[in-house]
Amino acid sequence: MFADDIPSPPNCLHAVFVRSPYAHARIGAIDSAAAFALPGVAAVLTGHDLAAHVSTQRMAPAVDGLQPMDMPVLPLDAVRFVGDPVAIILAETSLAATDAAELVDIAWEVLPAISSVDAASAPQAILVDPMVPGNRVSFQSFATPGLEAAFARADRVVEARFGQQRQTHVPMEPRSGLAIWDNGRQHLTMQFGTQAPHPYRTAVAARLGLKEWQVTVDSPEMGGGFGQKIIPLREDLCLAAAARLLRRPVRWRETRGENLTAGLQAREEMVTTQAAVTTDGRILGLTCAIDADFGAWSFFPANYMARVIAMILPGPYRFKEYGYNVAVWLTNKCPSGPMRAPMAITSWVMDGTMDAIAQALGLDALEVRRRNSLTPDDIPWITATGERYDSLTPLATLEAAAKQLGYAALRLEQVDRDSSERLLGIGLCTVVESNTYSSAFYRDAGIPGSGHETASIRIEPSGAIIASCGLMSSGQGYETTLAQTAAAGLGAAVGDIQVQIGNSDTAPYGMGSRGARGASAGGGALYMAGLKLKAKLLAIAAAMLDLNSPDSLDMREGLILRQVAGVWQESGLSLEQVARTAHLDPLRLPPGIEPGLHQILAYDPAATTYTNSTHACAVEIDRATGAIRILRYVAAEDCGTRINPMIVEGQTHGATAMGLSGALLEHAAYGADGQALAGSFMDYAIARADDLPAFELLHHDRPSPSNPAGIKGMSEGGTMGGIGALLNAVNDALAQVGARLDAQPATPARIWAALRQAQSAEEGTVLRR
Ligand code: MCN
Repeated sequence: MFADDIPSPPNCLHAVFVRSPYAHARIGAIDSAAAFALPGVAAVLTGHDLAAHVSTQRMAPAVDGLQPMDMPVLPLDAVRFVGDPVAIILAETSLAATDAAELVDIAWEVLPAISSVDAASAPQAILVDPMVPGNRVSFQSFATPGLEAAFARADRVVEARFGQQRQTHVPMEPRSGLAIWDNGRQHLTMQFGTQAPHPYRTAVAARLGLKEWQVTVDSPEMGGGFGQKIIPLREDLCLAAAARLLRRPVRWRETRGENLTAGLQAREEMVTTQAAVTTDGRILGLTCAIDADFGAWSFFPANYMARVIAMILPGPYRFKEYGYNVAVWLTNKCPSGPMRAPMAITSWVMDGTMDAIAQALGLDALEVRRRNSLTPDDIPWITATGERYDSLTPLATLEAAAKQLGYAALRLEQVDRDSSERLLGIGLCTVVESNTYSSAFYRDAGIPGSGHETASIRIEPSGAIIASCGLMSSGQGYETTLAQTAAAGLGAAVGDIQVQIGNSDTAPYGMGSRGARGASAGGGALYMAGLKLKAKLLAIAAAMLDLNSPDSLDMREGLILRQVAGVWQESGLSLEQVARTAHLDPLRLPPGIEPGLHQILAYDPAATTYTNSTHACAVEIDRATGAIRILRYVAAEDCGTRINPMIVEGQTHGATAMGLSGALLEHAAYGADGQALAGSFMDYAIARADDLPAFELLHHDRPSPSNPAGIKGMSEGGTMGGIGALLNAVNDALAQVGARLDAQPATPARIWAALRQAQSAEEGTVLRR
């Protein structure tokens, strides 16, 4: 039941947005008379109509180097990208609303547009936001004290460049939903897919001037969110305000074209690294410079995503001297937001730098990694940026993946084979995936929220168990895995537990699903809540069995067991009997035990969790066409305790597919005039099953000592590893003929162009000789 499957309530209006066809333009008079005159049109609302009903968002967290930005619910005087919404049409049918949208006449004054970081950073560049001088919305810099000395000591400095193109989330169901205003109760219900129902509700209530108890967020199934469905975006707020103003339910179905061009986008980053190395390939120090193209508006603090890349870049390697400069620029493009693995480029940058070092020094790529990798003796490890790894195993996953791929044999084959038609490339990428971000991380990044998650387990008199927390699934299978963690803590049968999530009225306030925190923070909280509730159940059971203490009791699969002479035996009591007593027979409870069985527990992980994996692949490149074929693909991962091995594998498949799809094909392209060029799947290519390899997965689980159940998050690492392994393999193949791809996507056309360029350079050299 996705949002658009929900039947319309009586009297429901349909919304369609009028959007800017220009990258940058002043909004003159808006003439909606013709639109309004169309049969079935109930209202046409502009930014000025809504400004009094939805407050302006001010993005100004106290973060060094971050410029404040304001954003009204709809632009008042100027649009900033193609697809920027300017008005909302409300009509009896979506067709009438669509027709009416075309009749709204706007006196545009087209302005010059900024379509790249180069244009944004040029002297005298026009401003995307008048509040942001020089279009640089964020700048952050960091260096360890010994960095300069490390470079002075180095035998060589190796530089490498990495570019990533704009992409977008592509959920199966675009953003869609219903806003229902109950005027009698003065209550708003938002049936929008959201990964984080409570923060969503807090934001809706704040922007509309309502109390949180006046807003219920009831998220339907999402068909994918991938980070696009966390906070309420402007369309959701317009619907809420329109429903309240018109006192009628309002629904909206985003089109695929709108989702591709005006949902949220991500990933457009240029990174340059310089590595100070010894002749045997050891890194003494590293610098990185990141320029991120953020787009036109700030839905999230602009420093946040690029900063994560810089924060975790050292990844699995041992060097301690490190520095970065991170600049984030405004352009006239769709605004950026988190997208599964906002730090997706990181592992390609770090492991691509490893390959650049190996190439510059004539060393083997695997050997350079081994020499720099953290070993078991190094753990626990504090990185140059102060991050703590409590249980990483990067060398183990590297060796496991290389072995499974047959690295040594492939290297021999590479030398022996006839490469005149097809080039063989081998790619390695070890990922250190930051996940389950801590409260300190959120504070420092300026993101409203924290790292904690709240769990609730309620056992009813019949023994029925309801588990809940603030997460909402966009496809992670929480109904299964959260039931498993609650069951593990409680000692109940998984099948006796129902997971109820997504409704802000019934679930406890939590931070939601993002940053791969579901398993460790949500699962961890439910596990701990289960343990606490079990202690209460056993205390009651002890009283029912006339025992002085519950020490010899345990509950497994919902049966109370008793240890007699070292052997566990059935006690004759079950969860159902204890639950009935707890609720309905309080006179039998031991002293100090309250009636009822409801445990609420908040778990705030002390530090950000780190997980590692190594992705490895072999590719073949057709020299005549530039076509890539992935011959083998291996991923070895350590995500601590796996709650559900099948779901972990599914998440690895999905995340890796997303990384590969982005690295091979996807591009939310813009013209030099800022025009959006990828408005349908004809232009925005995503990988299909036959573009992707079969994944060979290996597991190397080392439970996290910091998590109550040993769990580490894992669902974004595949995206990071997919990009890195693929691009490193492509460049490994291309290096044999002196070519290189500094930027994604690795489409056949771009590979072919790189091959041609290398060939022309070679021919030029021969001619000159
Ligand atoms: N899991 C497990 N054992 C572990 C780690 C994870 O069994 N040691 C299970 C978890 O219980 C959960 C799943 O694997 O069911 C993913 O867990 P985790 O890595 O904690 O990630 P989250 O639950 O926080 O999910 C969020 C993450 C993000 S950030 C995005 S974006 C994302 C994603 O996961 N969007 C998705 N996966 C997605 N999958 C689908 N199908 N659709 C999306 O929109």
